[in-house]
Amino acid sequence: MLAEDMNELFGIYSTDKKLPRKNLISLLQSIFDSASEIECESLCDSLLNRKDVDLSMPQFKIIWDNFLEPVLKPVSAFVIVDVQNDFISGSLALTNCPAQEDGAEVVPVINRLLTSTPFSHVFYTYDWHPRNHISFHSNLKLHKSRLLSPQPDNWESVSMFDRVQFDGKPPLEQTMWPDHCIQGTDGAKLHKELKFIEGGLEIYKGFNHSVDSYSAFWDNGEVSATGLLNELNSRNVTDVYVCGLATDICVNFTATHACKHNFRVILVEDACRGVDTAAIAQTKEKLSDLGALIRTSDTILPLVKGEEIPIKLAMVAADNFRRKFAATLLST
Ligand code: VGL
Ligand code: ZN
Repeated sequence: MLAEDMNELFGIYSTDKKLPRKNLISLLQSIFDSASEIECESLCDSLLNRKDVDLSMPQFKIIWDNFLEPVLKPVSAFVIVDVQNDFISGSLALTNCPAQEDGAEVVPVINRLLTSTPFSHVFYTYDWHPRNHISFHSNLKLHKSRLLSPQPDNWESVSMFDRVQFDGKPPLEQTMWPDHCIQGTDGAKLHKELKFIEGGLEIYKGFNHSVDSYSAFWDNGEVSATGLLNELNSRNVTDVYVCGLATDICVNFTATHACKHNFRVILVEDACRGVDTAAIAQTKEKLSDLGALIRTSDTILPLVKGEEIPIKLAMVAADNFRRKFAATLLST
């Protein structure tokens, strides 16, 4: 849709140069053609704080510029999480984890997406630990003075994959992992068959020895940012497609943060492999509750092109619009 469509739409749906709520609902239905009237009513309520507004042309322009245009022309980022050797064939291979999934299987799926789908931006994330990292079971002795649970004296009772608690503000839960993704090692490299596209951006996480970082946005204490949020915002990204390893850990935390930062989030489920079957299912349920779409890779091309606009994503955009523009709308 083009800018002159705005004038035309306003012309068609307004009466006496005003757009009442019920006409805005019809207008929304004409754009979101697979949405029901009820869905467009809730979309309208998400956009506007009040039900009695008669929108003027300048007010409608604010909605056009900041809601309809971005929804019709999404800016996408494909975030490929931790497709590194250690999670595939190395020390923390998913094949050895409870769900016994094979991380290598995401590679052809991701490669196919990279060649067939015009994402605006592509990010590759790396779990990138120093040798003395707090998440390694082998380093427990080194960090035992920070243990809250169990007590420091009992550090030898902790087994691989146990969850312990370290002091911090707030205290941090930490799973004890085998040494993995040590900076500069082969295990930390991306899988050799994963296509690295020109202009791809790299994000490193977990490099602070004293705190783990499952999310590609923030460390687990949510204190230090990795730079991903700035990179997305400076590129005006609206939609974040998340895939990679492991579904229930780093993909989970990354997608959750993307939702919390108000991006429209699409989990590409067949391009993910995880650790634990029940936790994988819980991850998808939680993300869906947060507003994310769970889709397979063969269904995302029309989304990336802005040709399909699921009502669920339109809702996220409408909530964002209201948060930022409700006041402007009323004073225009
Ligand atoms: C991950 C466990 C430990 C992941 C990273 O990338 O999912 N899992 N560190
Ligand atoms: Zn790690």
